[in-house]
Amino acid sequence: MTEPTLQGTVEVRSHLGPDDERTLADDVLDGLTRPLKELPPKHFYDARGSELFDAICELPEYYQTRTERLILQARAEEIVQRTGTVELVELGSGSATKTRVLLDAMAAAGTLARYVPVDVSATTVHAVAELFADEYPGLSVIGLVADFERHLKHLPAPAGPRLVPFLGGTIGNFPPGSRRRFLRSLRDAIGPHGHLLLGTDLVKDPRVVEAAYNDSAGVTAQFNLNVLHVVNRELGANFDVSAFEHVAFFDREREWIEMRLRASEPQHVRVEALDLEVAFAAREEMRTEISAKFTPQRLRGDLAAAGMELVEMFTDPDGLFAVSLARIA
Ligand code: AVJ
Repeated sequence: MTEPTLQGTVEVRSHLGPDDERTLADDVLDGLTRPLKELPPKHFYDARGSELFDAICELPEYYQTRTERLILQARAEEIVQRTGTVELVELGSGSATKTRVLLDAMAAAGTLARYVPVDVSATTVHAVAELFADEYPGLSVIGLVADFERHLKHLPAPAGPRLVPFLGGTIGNFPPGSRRRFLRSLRDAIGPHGHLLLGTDLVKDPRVVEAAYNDSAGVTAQFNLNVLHVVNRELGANFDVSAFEHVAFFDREREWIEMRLRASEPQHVRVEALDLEVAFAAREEMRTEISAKFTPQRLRGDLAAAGMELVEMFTDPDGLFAVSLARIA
């Protein structure tokens, strides 16, 4: 479904159909009827969840956001020069700050031609399209209202060397199999002359990682619990949110953080929209997020499995986080 709206150099196309609304219902039905109950992390981010996530990014324990920002600021110029990037494709609302760092570097190099924001929220796509069209005169913007996990085939053909950032460590939220499948779709999206710019959290002292997900102010706990409010509101469920506790631990074998919600007492939950009843035993845990941490080997392995190769891995002096350039192998 495409409904182009022309506003000067800004064009927005929508690829979301009526079926795309069903993912929360499908995920909840699928996730709550498993032996180890599970809710996928994409449903954290309603208005309140997004606010809480922004608060997490400011926490002293949560080093990821600020470290990635420093790496980007230090390397944007070099990245743009080495790749000859003329076009930035942005997956998910992203943060205007990170986008600006890259667009500024492209503008300074004199190569900035096109910006392609992709997001499921039409409001977000229109907002960032207008924002950057105003800020960078002559910029051509093609916005896609689309789910980047499903609709990357609708991207326009590259206008020249394309850069596709996928930052923030979000790639770590995919379980290993779908991570490689998603990377494969990114490979197709960057094209023969393009690059992927991938942000990944790195394997490190488990105490440092665990502290980032068990902050002393309890913001991550609220963020985790918020997904129950989302299901209550959107699907007419009756989770007693106060009867769940936040759990986050580093799984040393799988090298990922796992977040869970633990029922403090037995609980019966009804999900009206699904006509579904689920029982939680006392201390039963439901998985709400995995956040994989990477070694260079893990990164190379995932990229290779997706038909890409690592060009350069930029890290901070403490080796906390990495921003990596990759291209088609
Ligand atoms: C935005 C997915 C990278 O995995 O660290 C923050 C989300 N979860 N605190 C992450 C999150 C708990 C975050 N990502």
